[in-house]
Amino acid sequence: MQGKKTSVIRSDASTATNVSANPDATIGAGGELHQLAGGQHEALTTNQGLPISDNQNSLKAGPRGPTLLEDMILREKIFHFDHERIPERVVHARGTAAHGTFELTESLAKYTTAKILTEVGEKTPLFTRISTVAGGSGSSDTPRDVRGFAVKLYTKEGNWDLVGNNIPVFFIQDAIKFPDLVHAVKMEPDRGFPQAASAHDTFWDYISVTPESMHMVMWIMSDRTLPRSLRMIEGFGIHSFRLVNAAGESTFVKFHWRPKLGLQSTIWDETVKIAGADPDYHRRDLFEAIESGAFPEWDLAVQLFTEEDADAFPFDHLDATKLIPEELVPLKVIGRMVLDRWPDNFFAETEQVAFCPSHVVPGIDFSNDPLLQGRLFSYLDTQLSRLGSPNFHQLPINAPKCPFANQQRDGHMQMQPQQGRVAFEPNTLSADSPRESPALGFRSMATSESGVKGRIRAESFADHYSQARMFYRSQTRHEQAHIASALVFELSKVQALPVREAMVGHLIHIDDDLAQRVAAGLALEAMPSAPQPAVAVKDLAVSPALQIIGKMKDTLEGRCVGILINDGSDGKTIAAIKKAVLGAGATVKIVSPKVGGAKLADGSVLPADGQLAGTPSILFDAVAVVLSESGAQMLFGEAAAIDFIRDAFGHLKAIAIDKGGQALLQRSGVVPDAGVIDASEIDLFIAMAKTRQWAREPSIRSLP
Ligand code: HDE
Repeated sequence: MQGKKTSVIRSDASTATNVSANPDATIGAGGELHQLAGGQHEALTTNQGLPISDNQNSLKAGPRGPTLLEDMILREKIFHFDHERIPERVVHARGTAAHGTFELTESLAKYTTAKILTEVGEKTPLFTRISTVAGGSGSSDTPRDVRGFAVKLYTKEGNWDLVGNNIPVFFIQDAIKFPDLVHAVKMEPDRGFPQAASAHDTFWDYISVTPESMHMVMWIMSDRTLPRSLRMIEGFGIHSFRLVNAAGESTFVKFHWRPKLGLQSTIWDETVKIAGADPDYHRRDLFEAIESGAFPEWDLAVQLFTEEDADAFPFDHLDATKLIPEELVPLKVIGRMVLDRWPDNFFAETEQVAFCPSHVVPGIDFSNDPLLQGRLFSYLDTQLSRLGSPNFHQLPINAPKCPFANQQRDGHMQMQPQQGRVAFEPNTLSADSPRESPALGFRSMATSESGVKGRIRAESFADHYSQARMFYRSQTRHEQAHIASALVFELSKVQALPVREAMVGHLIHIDDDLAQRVAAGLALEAMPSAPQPAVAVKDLAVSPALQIIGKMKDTLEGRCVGILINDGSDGKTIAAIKKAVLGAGATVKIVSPKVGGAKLADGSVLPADGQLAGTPSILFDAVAVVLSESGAQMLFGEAAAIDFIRDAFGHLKAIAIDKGGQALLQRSGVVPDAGVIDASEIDLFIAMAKTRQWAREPSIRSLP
């Protein structure tokens, strides 16, 4: 404080006067003064520990003179600032993460030696990062995109990274194709747009000549890529891995994360509007859930199968464009993940976390999936360019929580105080340096491999359409309609007509009706011809487990209901709705034309959680409109109020209305249906709010 009092020469003379006059004040960001809370503050220092006397003014030759190069405090501060950013991830740049634990509920001791999969009740700390793929780190949370689902489990035997997606299959069969796929989907290199969108020529051009991507295309055109919340997505390890037991026997395994809140998606028009209303929609949702103690949860389930089982499948499980239907190999739930702690610092943890599919523990091994094999190389490599040092594993978020020791030395940013004379193994000079341990150490499964060396692909990878057909035909008719309209939307953004036609040609192999719908939606003059498939397309048994609607839980838990109010609204109606919604495990947000709230009929003031203009109904799962007659009339000329109702209706949400709400509904031109409920019928409203009003859709949107 002494320093501030005496440093009377400030760039802004008026604040200088104030600072001198009030020694307990500091200059705020806008130059205004805020009172500091009492208490002792530790001294601000440089990175070398040098206390800093003045953090507002650089060292100058006279009050209006030049800044001096000698000012090492300024130089250190700006130097560090200039280097604050690190390269964002090549893909999956936009991500959100949280800490949590995994608890095993069922032992897999018969299949593996991995302690994390055999010690029932053991709680393993973990860090989970969920991401979009195509957009940059500052892009919005809700493009149509696959979600990365990466879990770092800090086990007693080392870190196990299960780096998957929210879709169980992938675009390509071989890692060598990945750079092309990513270049095609990212913004076009000459023009630098579109950001975080697959709806453009280069993406669909690549897809149209990559028939192996057709199964994945069905998934990304479905509402799976439009999650309602990160708490409501599934996660998949995608590739087959191996579990290896004490006898050295191996069983194949696929990993699945199943959300406790069930699957739920938004619909396209809603998603597009969410990107404007709240670009951080998913990150905020996860943050608020964890902060409020509503910890997101997933079951971990496995599909276990032998080599012989695999030989009988009508597809090759080593091909990452194929899934194993649950009806063929049922899921076995073995544990539970809970995310219960938000990171202390986004950069240190969410940004610097480095996942590698090659991080496994003894008892878990890789399969020969050629996509997985490529990933085993790629992730370690990318960490070097992103984090800049082979010592990235020493960052707290990446370091194992079990002891780790070896003879690797030095390198950029070495943070371990490595000691002793011996930096090699084996040795005889040191009695206590780390040694290899045949009993505990990781062993690769002793498979025998042979073959002709060559750039070859297995014949068993040749069927590109049968599972795409299975996926499409397994959907409800609402979901099929959404897939068709997504294809029409995306291909309508493609300027090259031959690309549109080629895509419709592929769809003929998937489902003739789908091809017809998309061709009509694009107004193609004639049905294009279908390419010659490498092998005949099969009619596989449908798998209802692939639906979203079939997997939505009959619950309002974890959802959010918005109540639109204005001056004169009835407090009792609002309170009754709120009570019922909270009782159903959901949250409530009050929306009013002014953030300070509204004066209710009884004279009390109810503060708002959001101002109407910035809090559209798009952000809620269901809405209630509780208005007095005059309160409704005041909103007749407010587009935001009219849109509140129209969007809720258009996005198939349940709407509760009282008399005033009814007046606004009429004004907005909405013709009520069974999903518009009188506010007094609260139980009915809660029941309807649990799902979308699917029956309404044909009346408000022409679907192909
Ligand atoms: Fe990735 N992927 N990937 N990927 N991937 C990366 O690693 C790569 C693939 C996935 O939250 C990168 O640290 C190749 C499939 C997730 O930090 C990079 C291939 C699946 C994340 C990379 C694939 C994924 C990544 C970019 C083809 C689902 C984010 C930055 C062989 C199973 C992890 C980084 C996080 C990230 C390469 C294919 C999932 C460049 C070469 C298939 C969830 O290493």
